[in-house]
Amino acid sequence: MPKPFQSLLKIPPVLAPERTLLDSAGRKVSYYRIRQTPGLAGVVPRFMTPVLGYNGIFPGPTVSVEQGTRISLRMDNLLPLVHPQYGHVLNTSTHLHGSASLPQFDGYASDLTPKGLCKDYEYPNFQPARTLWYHDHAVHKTAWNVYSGLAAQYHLHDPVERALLPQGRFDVPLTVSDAMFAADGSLSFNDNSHSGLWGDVILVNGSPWPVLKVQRRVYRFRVLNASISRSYRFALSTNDPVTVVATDGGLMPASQQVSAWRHASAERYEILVDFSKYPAGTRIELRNQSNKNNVDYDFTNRVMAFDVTDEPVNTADHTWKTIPTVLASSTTMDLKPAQAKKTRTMRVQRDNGRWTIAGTTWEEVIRSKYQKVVADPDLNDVEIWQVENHSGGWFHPVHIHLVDFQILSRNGKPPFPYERGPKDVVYVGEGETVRLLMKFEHHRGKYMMHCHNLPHEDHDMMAQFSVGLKIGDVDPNDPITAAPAHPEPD
Ligand SMILES: [Cu+2]
Repeated sequence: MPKPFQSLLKIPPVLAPERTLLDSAGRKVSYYRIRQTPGLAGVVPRFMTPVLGYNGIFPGPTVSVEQGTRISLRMDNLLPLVHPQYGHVLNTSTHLHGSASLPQFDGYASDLTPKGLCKDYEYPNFQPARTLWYHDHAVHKTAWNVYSGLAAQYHLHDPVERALLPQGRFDVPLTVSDAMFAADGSLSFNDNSHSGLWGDVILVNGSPWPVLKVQRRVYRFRVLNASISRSYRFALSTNDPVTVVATDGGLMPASQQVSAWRHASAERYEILVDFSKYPAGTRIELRNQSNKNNVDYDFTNRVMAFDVTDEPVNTADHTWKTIPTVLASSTTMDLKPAQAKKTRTMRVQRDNGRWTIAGTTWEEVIRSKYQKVVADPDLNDVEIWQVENHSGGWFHPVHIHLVDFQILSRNGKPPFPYERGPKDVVYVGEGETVRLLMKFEHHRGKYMMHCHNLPHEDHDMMAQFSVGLKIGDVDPNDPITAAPAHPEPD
């Protein structure tokens, strides 16, 4: 069993493109390639843990791209035919979470790449700067595949964010997950009859409770909860506030000081922490105060530690001491409820032993030959979606693909200060009702919405909606047939 604060935080490598070319319209396209392969990770002392990784590592390599550069990513499935521990067939589908990608490049759960084939994903990168992540989305197997290691961050930069916030080594990805280990160091999987998996070891960037040595300056942390079920309530051990500057869809209109925040699977919060006020030698912990309906163990209240050093600070970099208050407006946060053409109500609930969303399951979508939709807005329609969780026993992080949304209210009250920015996942807690405002823009086609507690998603809390399609329309962006997996060209 690993112990807290014994290893240093590792920063995943940034993936280099194989080449960057101009397309026929003179736009930059960067070509990337990732091989999904088995690998070994050193997590538990004296053992190696088998993982499935993008390029064999967990978390996978970070993709870092400037707004306006398109990406073509070749994803090779070089995994074993069946999962070495869990026994299911390792077909994969890759979702870039936070990107308005065309449906055929969105990691549609049933758009599978079998062993030995590859798929070329296209990512437009026209949206405002944000922290995205790519992870497996294979139908009914997402929890196992993400838990095994198929997850990584993806950073979209733009000039606004470049000017305002710390960059380079002071812009730090923190991918938080939890795991449980067998006596031989392998990952155990127990999802408690599909309710959720709660590990007793907290990993940050794949290391248990790591330590980061920090200068006495402002740092930016891109906090991603990549746990398959656990939600966190993060706080500093000093009880000092952190400054939240960005949510899932990028910069907020105004930064928010919070002393703790609730953070479910797949949500991203970018925070600033000013270490300049602490003397060198101080240790500050990032803690987890937890939330209802998680299972906690001895050390799951700790996450990582920051050790303040006396390494000289470059004060010519203005971000060393800047905590901006006004950040950036966005089309999502400028939307007004009066623009909504429709309000739809959707429930998340357990029904006949299955998790359901908006009254359906993905099995029903499959049975309809992928025709069944729970909403059908026209292109550029604005709608309000009211998501209701009447249960006291479960929380559900609900993710809507394609869109960024604004949280209008939570139980009739304003959203929490830290979620007053563009979002694509919303924590729908016990007995909570949230109202979301969004515009269905950029692409026509079919997109998923689902719970991001991954055992819930797999069993079978996932539905789809269509944008700008009417029943019987030919869909040129059919998510399964428009850009299928293919053999590697010679
Ligand atoms: Cu759920």
